[in-house]
Amino acid sequence: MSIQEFYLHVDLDAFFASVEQLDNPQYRGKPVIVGGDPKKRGVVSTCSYEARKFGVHSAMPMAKAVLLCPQGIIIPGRMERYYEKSCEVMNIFNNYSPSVQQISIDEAFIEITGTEKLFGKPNELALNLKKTVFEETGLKVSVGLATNRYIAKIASGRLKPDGFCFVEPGLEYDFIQSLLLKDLWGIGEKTRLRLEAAGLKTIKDLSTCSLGLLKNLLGEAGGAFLFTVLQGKDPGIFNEQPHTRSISSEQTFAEDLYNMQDIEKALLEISEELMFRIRKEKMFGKTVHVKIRYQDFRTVSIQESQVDSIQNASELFELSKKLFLKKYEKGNTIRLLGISLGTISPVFSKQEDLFSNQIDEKKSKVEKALYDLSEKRGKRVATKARLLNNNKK
Ligand code: TTP
Ligand code: MG
Repeated sequence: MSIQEFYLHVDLDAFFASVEQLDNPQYRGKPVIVGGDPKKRGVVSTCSYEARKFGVHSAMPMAKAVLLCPQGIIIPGRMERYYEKSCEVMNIFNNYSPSVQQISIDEAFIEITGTEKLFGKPNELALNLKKTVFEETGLKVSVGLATNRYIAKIASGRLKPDGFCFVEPGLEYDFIQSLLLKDLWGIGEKTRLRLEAAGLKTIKDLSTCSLGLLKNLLGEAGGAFLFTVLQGKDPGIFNEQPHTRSISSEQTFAEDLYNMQDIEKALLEISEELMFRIRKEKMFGKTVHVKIRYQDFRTVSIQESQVDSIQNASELFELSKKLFLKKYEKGNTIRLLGISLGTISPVFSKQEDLFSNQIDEKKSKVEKALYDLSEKRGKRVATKARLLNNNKK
């Protein structure tokens, strides 16, 4: 008989707000709202559970949050501190298993299959981990424990905050049946509407559907996904380690580049292209890599990592230019230029311009507006004055 697999999904409660309450005891027990400036159309990043009672939630315009909860303590957010606390917590997870899969700044899967001899039964381990995290970091987590990642992920959200939900082996199907359609991970608004239009409103309705019918409604992949989920099985969406990966963009030139003005123009175009794609995929990147191919096909590259993620194309352009100038061997003509950005997990960027007021609000906003516009029109419209009118150098 094969060994029973067990997974934990651990998610910090009201993470950014809890860190603020930890560091500022005067905020404890009070409604704390972390996010952008209400006067500058900022949005809520997160809020303490005390503020949630007033109806405040993530992604809500800050101005609305202030109306709902006038006594709320508004905090702009300190990303570095949150990363620091996130690392402390993730390091604790590593003591429980060699298989920790961090999927966002405040959540991770921990596979605990076969750890019984070391840590006791899975539910004992889970409770012990919750206690240890609190004692060592002062932060509370909610934990889902199940025989697969998908169920564990949903379970951790069921009894928040400070919750623990164990879906015992064999009860996966019953657990899914107890949920609302909107509780399923990976089923978005669009899909729900399509199902509703076909008269399928609840999980019960859907559970009577054949695989063929679901595929007809949602397409091959969507149908198979939902069919698997409805049986309490793992559709595998969290199986892959969200390794740091990179997104790159390059240009080969019809005529080799020589003068600095053309090189800058190319770097700026590539930076914009790349930043558009990064935004589209809701990723953040910290490592800039510049590739230069000379006329004789010799290719050189240089890279540098930043502490903070790169927020806009101008910033990416300036960094790329700096790296380019460091590496470029003067006098050579250039066939190809490329930039790539090492990126971190997409889930980190639930609101990619959340703290833009602290970084470079204006630039990010302009780029975001251009991006949204180009999305609407189905093509890019960003053409900066700089690209059109660069007479320098
Ligand atoms: P979540 O885990 O979704 O939210 P949370 O930890 O604040 O609250 P809980 O888990 O108890 O429901 O996100 C983790 C952090 O990510 C959150 O503290 C702030 C940030 N975040 C945003 O910046 N914008 C968002 O829209 C969301 C959902 C989260
Ligand atoms: Mg959380």
